[in-house]
Amino acid sequence: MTTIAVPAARPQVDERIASAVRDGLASRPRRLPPWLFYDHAGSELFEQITELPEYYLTRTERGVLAAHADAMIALAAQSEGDGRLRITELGAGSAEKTRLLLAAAMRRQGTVLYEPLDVSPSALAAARERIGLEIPGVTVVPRVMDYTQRLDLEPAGVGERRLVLYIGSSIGNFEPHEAMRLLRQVRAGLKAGDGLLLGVDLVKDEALLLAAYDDAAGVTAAFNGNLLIRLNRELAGNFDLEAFAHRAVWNAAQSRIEMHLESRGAQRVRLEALELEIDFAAGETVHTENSYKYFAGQAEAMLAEAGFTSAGSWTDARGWFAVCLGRME
Ligand code: AVI
Repeated sequence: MTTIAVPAARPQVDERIASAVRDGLASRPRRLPPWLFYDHAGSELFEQITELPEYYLTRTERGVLAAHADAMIALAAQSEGDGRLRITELGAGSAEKTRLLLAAAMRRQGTVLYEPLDVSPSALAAARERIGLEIPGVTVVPRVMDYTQRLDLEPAGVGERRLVLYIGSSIGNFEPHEAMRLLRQVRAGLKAGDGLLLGVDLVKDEALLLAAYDDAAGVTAAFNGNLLIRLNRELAGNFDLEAFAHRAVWNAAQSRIEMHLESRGAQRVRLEALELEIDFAAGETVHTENSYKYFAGQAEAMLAEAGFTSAGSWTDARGWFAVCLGRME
């Protein structure tokens, strides 16, 4: 009798993930890109993070938007024509804070066209359902797009201005040169009179920053560790979650919170789908995220460097978070 060896079933490998993981784990220090966090479980964990007592960002930005949404919309719409706004959002997220801006635009113009852009069709479908249900006057036109690669916007209508939203301090997860490239890319897709509303987290007390990225309930640790679960599932890996610790570090020189996964001991990990074996030394880290924190006035300077004119800037009473409006002249 002939015995045929059947190879073990391997998950289908996404090439973008494979090459990011291959390159990142081969580099020293080892690193993985933060976009890998956002599989289904990671996106849910991020939603939980936004509600944590330590994670002041979402709550603080929501407060700034709640207090100033009408002023932001009025300034963005200001024009010689009828000044109708079309609102385009980079990254649909939960669209929870966006609602405040859409409601303000509704008060001003009665109806609103809202274009959320995201790589995830399911995130867009959820945003469409939520917004459509909650603010019936808003027409939601979702577009599946990786805006970090290319921003392909259809021109706004005659007499219409586009207001692009990039809130939540998502810009802080990019390296400064990448952030500038992204802002310039947005600018290239806009015309005179259009605007960009940018939300940025500001530098503050180190203990507050660290707590926001290392919460008592361990949700951020689970968010960081979920990356290894993802690699186990999608690349047939054998990472032992218990063998890695979550680390959050404030890097004052770079003005950023860093997240790492630290190997608790010497160990070998195999990623079957990449035919890759990695030897970790005790204490060796994988750098998984940077979250840049900005000084007052820095977001306005970045907008100016990218070619926008600063049209307004709002912050909370404690100066923890800023929302800035840049306009195309
Ligand atoms: C999505 N982004 C703005 C979050 C941040 O604060 O940098 C991601 C995050 N990482 C850990 N907690 C939240």
